[in-house]
Amino acid sequence: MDKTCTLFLVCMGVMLSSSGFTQPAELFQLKSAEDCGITFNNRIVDDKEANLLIYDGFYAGAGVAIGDLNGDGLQDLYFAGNQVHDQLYINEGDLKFSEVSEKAGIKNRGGWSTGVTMADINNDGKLDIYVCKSLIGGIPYLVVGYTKTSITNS
Ligand SMILES: [Ca+2]
Ligand SMILES: [Ca+2]
Repeated sequence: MDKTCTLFLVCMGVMLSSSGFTQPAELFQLKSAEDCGITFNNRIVDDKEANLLIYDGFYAGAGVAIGDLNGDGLQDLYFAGNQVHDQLYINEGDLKFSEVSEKAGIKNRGGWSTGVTMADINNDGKLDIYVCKSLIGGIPYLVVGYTKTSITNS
């Protein structure tokens, strides 16, 4: 190793040690379902009538949409399911969520969700949810204007 290279390495070592450079702390922590309240699991079970050979998007998943549905400044979650029903969770803060799927009228809507997004579709200032569906009973639907106490489906 020549003197220039050695000097460079020593300078880098001094700069890093004097700058307080330390190993970054973990950015993410794994939270259990019990801790955060989210139990959604898009479990896919294949059989001879439903599998990748029959439906090429069988394992493509359905997606998740994130947005502040009730205007409290906390991001709420909508998980779209394939063989399981969709689930809507309201963020209660401190990474704790409560499921409001039944109250929101999205439980047991049938079909195979292929995607979900949130946008203010009717321009009323409130975020709406649009869910795409396919297969049997797969009628796309729009959840308009979720509030803490009510939700309107169309
Ligand atoms: Ca919210
Ligand atoms: Ca809206």
